Amino acid sequence: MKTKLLIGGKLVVGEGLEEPIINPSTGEIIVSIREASKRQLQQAVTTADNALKSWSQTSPMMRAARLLKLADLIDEKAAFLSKLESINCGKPYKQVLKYEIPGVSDTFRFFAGACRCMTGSTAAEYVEGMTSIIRRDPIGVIGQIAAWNYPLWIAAWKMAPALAAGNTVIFKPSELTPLTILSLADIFADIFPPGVVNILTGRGETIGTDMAEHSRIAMISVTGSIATGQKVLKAAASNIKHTHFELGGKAPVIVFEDANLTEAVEAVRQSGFYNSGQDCVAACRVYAHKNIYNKFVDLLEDAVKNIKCGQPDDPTSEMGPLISEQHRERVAGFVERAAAQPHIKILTGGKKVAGPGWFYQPTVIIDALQTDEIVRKEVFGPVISVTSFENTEQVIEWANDSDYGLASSIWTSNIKTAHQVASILQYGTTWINTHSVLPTEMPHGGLKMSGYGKELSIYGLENYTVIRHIMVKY
Ligand code: TXE
Repeated sequence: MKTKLLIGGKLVVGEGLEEPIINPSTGEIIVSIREASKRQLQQAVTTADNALKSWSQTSPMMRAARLLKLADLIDEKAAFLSKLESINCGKPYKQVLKYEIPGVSDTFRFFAGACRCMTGSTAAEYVEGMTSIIRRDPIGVIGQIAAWNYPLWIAAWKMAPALAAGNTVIFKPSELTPLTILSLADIFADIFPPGVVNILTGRGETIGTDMAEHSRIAMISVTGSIATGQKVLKAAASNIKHTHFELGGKAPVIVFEDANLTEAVEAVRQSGFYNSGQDCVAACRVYAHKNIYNKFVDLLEDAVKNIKCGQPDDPTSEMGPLISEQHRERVAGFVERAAAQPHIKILTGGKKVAGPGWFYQPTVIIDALQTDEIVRKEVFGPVISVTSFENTEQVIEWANDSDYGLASSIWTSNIKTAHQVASILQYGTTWINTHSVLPTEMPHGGLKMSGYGKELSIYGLENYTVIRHIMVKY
């Protein structure tokens, strides 16, 4: 198993503390990896800084060629990468192979093309005898910190636009899930000049904090919790870093009485429980109109009861375990506190699955109120709440009454209702009659405490550039 870090084009063993990497389906240690030391971070920053001078001057065509080569090699290794991701995260293998690895290579391909067709303002004479030109230049050395829920996909979302725009990168995977990106370290070393891509493992409180504080890192991008985002934002103030945050969500799913209930239920089943609900856009906070509430709940119960929870290598498994014992305790705590409320009913699930691994039953909680913790806080597990609403004004108010603003969906057969409600919702994405569809060409990112800055799309590429004005006097 490849476990070496990548610093300045060389594969090296970490000099920091040893971190056991656990298989969440069994609770067993897969391998132990030493995290990067402060000295190694410094080395990575120096080498990234040195590499910036030439990498930022390469043509988009040259950068694109390297990104396309990387995408092809990822596709060639798709089965291996899917297996490794599945072991490290507990995800069903066939889902990783079908959805995630193709998404990873597509992201590298998209940004390879996008950097060749960035557009900008026309150059013009805004002052007589002088020509103004707008440039979009790379920002510099970028620190990127990822979460454990989609390890390689998030790596692609962060690294591809940063590299395409001409920046150099220091990437830190979550300490829980470093295996897939480390397995590609030698490929990054072969494709990119030394220092352009650096991969360091380590915990948030050690290497993560040091990255956020480092004076030669010009921008920091984080996918993680709000608490982490807040700490990084404070640390980033030291040298006024550019910041970019994806900090989770609590997606409202608004089901009107004229909705196609079969489709709405299927989408909640898919999107609420994919990746065991450990997904920032998971369809987890359902509001169903009072006139269809009972019917919706009956259909949802039937649909969720037959979700097959099992080992990742079982081709019939639809849902694997949670990422860690600690996270399962956190999820169980949310459900226990909800169940203790007299007005709430656990429709299905609500328990840990006995045996090895951190499995938790797919769970539906009904009759929840807007004020309940289960409606307001991100559980990040296979747990959905359902709340009855009376009218459109009320449900818009409830949907927007959240610290989060990442994603939402509306279910109705009335185009007017759909557009009117979509225009008022305070979410980075609103889907109409669908949920959790993330095309690489479209921006993904939040409002409010879900963060700011976009992943994917041309806007994601622009986030890794600075605008400059060049003025020539004749
Ligand atoms: O995230 P953390 P965790 C949410 C979700 C989940 C909770 C905790 O609610 O239950 O976060 O997950 C690094 N300075 N999301 O514990 O701790 C850390 O090493 C710099 C939402 O995994 O935020 C890891 O690489 N870095 C989400 C990354 O931040 C720090 C995805 C995320 O870890 C740091 C995952 C620090 N002080 C969890 N502390 C989403 N947006 O999709 C930690 N890190």
